[in-house]
Amino acid sequence: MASTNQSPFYRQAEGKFNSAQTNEEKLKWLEEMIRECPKHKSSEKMLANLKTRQIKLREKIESARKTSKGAKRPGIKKEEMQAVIVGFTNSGKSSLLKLLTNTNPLIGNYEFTTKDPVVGMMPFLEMQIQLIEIPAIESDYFDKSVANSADTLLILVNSLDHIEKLNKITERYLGKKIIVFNNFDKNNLELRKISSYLQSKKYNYIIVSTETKEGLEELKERIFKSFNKIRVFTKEPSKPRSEKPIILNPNSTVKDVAEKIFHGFSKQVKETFITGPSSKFPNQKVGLTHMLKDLDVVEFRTR
Ligand SMILES: Nc1nc2c(ncn2[C@@H]2O[C@H](COP(=O)(O)OP(=O)(O)OP(=O)(O)O)[C@@H](O)[C@H]2O)c(=O)[nH]1
Ligand SMILES: [Mg+2]
Repeated sequence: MASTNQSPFYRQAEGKFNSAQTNEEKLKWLEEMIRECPKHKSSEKMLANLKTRQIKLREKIESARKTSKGAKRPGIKKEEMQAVIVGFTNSGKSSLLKLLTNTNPLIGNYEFTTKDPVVGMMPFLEMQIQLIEIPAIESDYFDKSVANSADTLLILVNSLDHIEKLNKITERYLGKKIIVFNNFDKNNLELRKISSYLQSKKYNYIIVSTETKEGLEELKERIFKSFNKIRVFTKEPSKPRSEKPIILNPNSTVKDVAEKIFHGFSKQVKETFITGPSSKFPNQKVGLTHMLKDLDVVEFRTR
């Protein structure tokens, strides 16, 4: 590239470009050269040339990023109940993930801190709910695949205008949506206005604060409710019920529970007794097709 008649700034950038070690660095100096290149007729060709190189470099960087990302992240195993946090940068996604789960994500007061999805497990009433933060929606690292298939999307926002933008982007995603308004520093009057706006729009919303931790317990409950699952406890004769519930879809039957314990178990079941919301009285004897309700206790007898 001829650099005669170019400014000393241009030449300096060109020198750095030539000695740059990585494509990212090259791109940085190439962009500097473009900025410093005079924008008049005689250097039109040269500018066009620089811009072509810029496009090619960007493509190279992007494809390298994609392959390395694929290699580093062999895919996230989806758990039974999965919620994904979506939002703009610095909205507090990592802060929320840290408060709710066992993970310790990087939290930064600069843009685009999170560059890969971060997976955590959120304990809730003896259950484990998978909670994932994905990179900010407006960043180069945003990848819709995880959010697209999540059971629930937590649309994390700090201001009302975030909501419409995020709704648009996530319009076709499959999961239920909960608008989570992370209140950094709004006063009570502002909060009331925000609340009444969200209500008027009939959003499924909740106001929380990653600073004061307000609203987090309720948020956990709302996340669990959003999955529309029922919890069923099992019990062996003359023992207390299991601590951990089995998670099932609504309208699941006694047979479904048995099969979830292990495949083929329903064939070994001789008698079943139910205590709880779906039973008329404690220890009601029921058949395999009996439909269960949330918090039922099921006792199987195999002899
Ligand atoms: N004042 C205040 N600052 C907060 C609150 N929650 C998060 N922050 C700050 O906001 C900045 C960004 O927080 P993160 O949790 O990293 O935000 P993020 O949404 O994960 O951002 P990216 O990963 O860049 O997309 C950090 O400096 C946090 O300390 C809050 O409730 N109040
Ligand atoms: Mg983050």
